Formats: sequence, structure tokens, C-alpha cells
Amino acid sequence: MISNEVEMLLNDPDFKIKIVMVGSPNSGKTSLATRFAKCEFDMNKSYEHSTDTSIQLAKIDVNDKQVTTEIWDCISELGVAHEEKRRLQYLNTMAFIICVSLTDESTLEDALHYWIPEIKKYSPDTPIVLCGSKLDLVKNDSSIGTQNQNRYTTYEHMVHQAKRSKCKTYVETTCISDVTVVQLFATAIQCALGLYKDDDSSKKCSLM
Ligand SMILES: Nc1nc2c(ncn2[C@@H]2O[C@H](COP(=O)(O)OP(=O)(O)OP(=O)(O)O)[C@@H](O)[C@H]2O)c(=O)[nH]1
Ligand SMILES: [Mg+2]
Repeated sequence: MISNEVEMLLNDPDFKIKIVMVGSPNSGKTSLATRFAKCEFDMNKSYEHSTDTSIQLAKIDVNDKQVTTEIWDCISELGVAHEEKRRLQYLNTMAFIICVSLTDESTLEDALHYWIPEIKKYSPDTPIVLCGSKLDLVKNDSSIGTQNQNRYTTYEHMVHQAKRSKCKTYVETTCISDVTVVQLFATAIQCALGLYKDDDSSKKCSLM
């Protein structure tokens, strides 16, 4: 059920949903944002580190109303000066996505010990979605992609880590197709609008 408050927001033509993505270098932020906003992903393109925060826009339908989502893809450098820049970029964020690469355990360590604490420090009440990226590159029960590496962590362990760190939920993604990427952003948007429930009832709101 959508509250009157959310209904009013959705009726406001200037309303934008601000989603901020953070995570360590090479954790897949830019690829996910671009896949969602532009439906583009080139697996053969070599990795290019983002040297500045960028914003991509995507139009989505929430309960038959078209709303703009702003996806902020934040710089991943650590250190005081970069944290200070990000602190300002976090203002008015409605939901965070923290990216962790399923091929690189250090990105999970960084999420637990750096990114989650940074967000909790500056935006303690804003919902966080923990995202495990590059699912196609790891061995999994499902049959997505090339799966040439072993996972360093199970899905269940990641769900546990997300709960323990007070993230709203955990979603696994691969940019090789739209499905999981749409699921990630749909979840983040539901969290942003206060519509996410950790059970089937959140699916009563129609999104996309
Ligand atoms: N196979 C595969 N490769 C991916 C996926 N997502 C990202 N990559 C690759 O991983 C590398 C890093 O992805 P980016 O999206 O640039 O990572 P980032 O988090 O923006 O990195 P920084 O800008 O350095 O913070 C790129 O070479 C991507 O092509 C995925 O789902 N599957
Ligand atoms: Mg990037």
C-alpha cells in the first residue's frame, strides 16, 4: 500500500528519487548504474576507474506514475578529503547501494569496515541495500554466465552480513542481463519510498 505522503511525492513533477552507490574500486558501481540507466554493458571493455562522482538518470514507473531516479555513482577513494566530498553528496539520499564484488573478498571487508560505517555516520536512518556484483563470474547453484571462479562467500553468509550490519537487504547481480540489475534498483527504490518489506507484501506496489 502506498501512503498519502508517497502519493503526494509521486504527483510532484519535480520529485526525484536519489539513490547513491558506494563501494571499493572495481566493485561494479559504474557498470550497474549504466546497465540500469542506459541498458548498456560491454563485458570486453577494459576497466576504467571513475575519478569523479557521476549521476545517471533513469525514468521508472511507480504505481503508473513516471518518476525520475538519480543514480549517484560515487568516487571510491578512501581518505579524509574524499570522505568530506562524499559527505556532501550524501545529503538528501533516499537509499544507498553498497557494492561488493563476489570475485574479490577485500571489497566485502571494505564494505563492512569502511563503507557501512561511513554511511551510518553521515546518514544513519537511510536504508542500505548490500549488493553482491559479478555473479556471472562465480560458481553458483543457478546457471548464469561463465562461472569460472569459486565463491569466497555463500549467499546465506552475505544475507547474514547484511542483517548484522543493519542493511535492509542483500541482492546479487550480474550486468550480463537486465534481470538482476532491475531487481537491485527496484529494491533500492522500494526502500527509498519506504515500501520495502522483507516479505511478499512489498510486491503489491507495482514498480517499473
Ligand atoms: N563479468 C562481469 N564483469 C563485470 C560486472 N560488473 C562489472 N564488471 C567489470 O568489472 C570492472 C569494474 O567495474 P566498474 O563498474 O568500473 O567498477 P566501479 O565500482 O565503478 O569501479 P571504480 O570506478 O574504480 O570505483 C569492469 O571491467 C567491468 O566490466 C558483471 O556483472 N559481470
Ligand atoms: Mg566507476
